[in-house]
Amino acid sequence: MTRSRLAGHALVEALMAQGIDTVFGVPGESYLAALDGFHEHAGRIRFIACRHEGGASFMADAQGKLSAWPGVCFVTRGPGASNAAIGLHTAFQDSTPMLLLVGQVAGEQRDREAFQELDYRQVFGPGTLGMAKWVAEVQHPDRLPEYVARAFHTAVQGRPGPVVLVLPEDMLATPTTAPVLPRVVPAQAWPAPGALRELRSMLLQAERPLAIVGGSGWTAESARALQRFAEAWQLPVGCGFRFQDTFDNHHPLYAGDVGIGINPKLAARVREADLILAIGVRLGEMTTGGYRHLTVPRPTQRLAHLHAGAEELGRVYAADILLQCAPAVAGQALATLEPPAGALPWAAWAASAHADYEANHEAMAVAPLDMAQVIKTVQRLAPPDTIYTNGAGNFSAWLHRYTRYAGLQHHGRTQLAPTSGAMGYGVPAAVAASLLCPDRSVVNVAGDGDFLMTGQELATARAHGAGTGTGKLISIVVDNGTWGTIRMHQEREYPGRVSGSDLLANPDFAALARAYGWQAACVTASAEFEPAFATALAASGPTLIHLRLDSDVSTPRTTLTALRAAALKGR
Ligand SMILES: Cc1ncc(C[n+]2csc(CCOP(=O)(O)OP(=O)(O)O)c2C)c(N)n1
Repeated sequence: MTRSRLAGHALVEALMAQGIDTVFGVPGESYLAALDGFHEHAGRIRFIACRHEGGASFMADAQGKLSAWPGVCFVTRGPGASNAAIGLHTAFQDSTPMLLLVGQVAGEQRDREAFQELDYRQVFGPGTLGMAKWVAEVQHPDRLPEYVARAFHTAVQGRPGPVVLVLPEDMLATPTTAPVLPRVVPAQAWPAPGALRELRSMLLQAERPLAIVGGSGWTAESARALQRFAEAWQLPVGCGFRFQDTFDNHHPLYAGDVGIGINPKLAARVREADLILAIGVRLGEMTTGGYRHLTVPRPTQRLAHLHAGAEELGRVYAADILLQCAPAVAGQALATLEPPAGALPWAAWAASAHADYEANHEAMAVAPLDMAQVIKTVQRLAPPDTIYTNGAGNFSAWLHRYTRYAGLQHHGRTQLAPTSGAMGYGVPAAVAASLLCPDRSVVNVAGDGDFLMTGQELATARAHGAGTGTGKLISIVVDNGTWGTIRMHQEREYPGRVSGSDLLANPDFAALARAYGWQAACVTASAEFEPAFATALAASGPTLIHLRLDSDVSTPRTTLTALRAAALKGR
């Protein structure tokens, strides 16, 4: 017989039983009994109090990405849950397993629009597709373990994603003797043998095959087997948008990232391929070049799509073959396909794919501050297992283009970046990564607009000692005084008509960081970056490096002036 304790304590025990030792959140009076549970079990589980629920939910997403297990975020009702929505949406679009716990008004007050009351099934529920896989309100304390176990199953099985458990405050404060359930073991889909045989014959008929890999739920073993499969079949491999770390970027079969700012030669190669093998990745708008590299609904290429979620297979594209298979075992499944004896006919195609990738590393020199050189310097000096984080904005184009991410089999995830394109993701993701992996260094690259959406989490980093161990925590803020991405689109569509995209007044980012207890440096020219970054790598605490970039430098390929001129000429 389990001893009687508050349901709030039972909840914390259930989380621990699922292997959770860190929860990110902002406290609220709606879940005091659960906060008391964290106090009860301090030493075995920690509650990281963040400064904004947007930051907390991004941190939980980063936790989910790093561990391939649900990250956990705990927030209060109405206002807290509303603030947390951005992380929930990101976890949904990124297929990140996550559990959002929300305090709720007491059962006896329900449906009166009581203080901060919201109906979360309406707000986040499947009726509003795109926010959560499942939303449930726990009415009875004895059923808490059942709900928690189902939440973990739902978050990790099939296409991973976020789930929401709503917890009325009176329920949390009620005693229960319900025992917690053991850690769930997710079911892993494996393709039918016939489907694998068919896939093999499609490969044998191909002349220009290309694999596009990504998605969440991979294990190191499966990533290693994926590499074996690619090597056995000499397949060129591209990585889906913001899943650039799925396949080792140093590998001679690596073809580059299939996302925003794609190498034009790779985009052409995707179109020219006669067989696309999409493995673990969603064929979303960013990975398909706005559904143009693979035309909808019937691509010109033959298409084999392997994905964990039944609902994802055949959702947009009429593929030639669909294989329901979890990334955790996808590599092993594919590695069972025996390659033909002798050389494969597409060896030259694969070699040129990698040559194109290498050539794309060449950068045009930019003065006085060269972003390509900045990223290359970071890569040269940072340890190989460094975790890179970013939010959304044109600044990320340099990071994505010039960073060579290690494959998942080497260091797990090394890229934490939102496929949802959510600004403000990078700082909290970096803080979370640093707290969860204190031995690894973490480098965040942020835009000036991007940074200030969640920059308050610098305080969370200091409060919990992020970046004070062997691993360093460094945030590089690219300050061009503008919402540069939007300005780029304006210059293309409405040249010369700048509206709403100037930031007008920015803080002194280095002074701001120092106020939070971070070390800081300001860099205005390329030569100053290396010493600043080396100092940050040697520092005993976190460092912010403020880069002042000319606002005209729009992307690694062009300037605002050139975009405006081209748009005006085209009129
Ligand atoms: C939360 C959120 N709000 C708005 C946007 C739309 N948006 C995309 S990029 C961008 C500008 C980014 O500016 P900045 O961080 O300064 O980077 P830059 O593009 O200048 O490099 C905006 C407003 C978004 N993606 N996410």
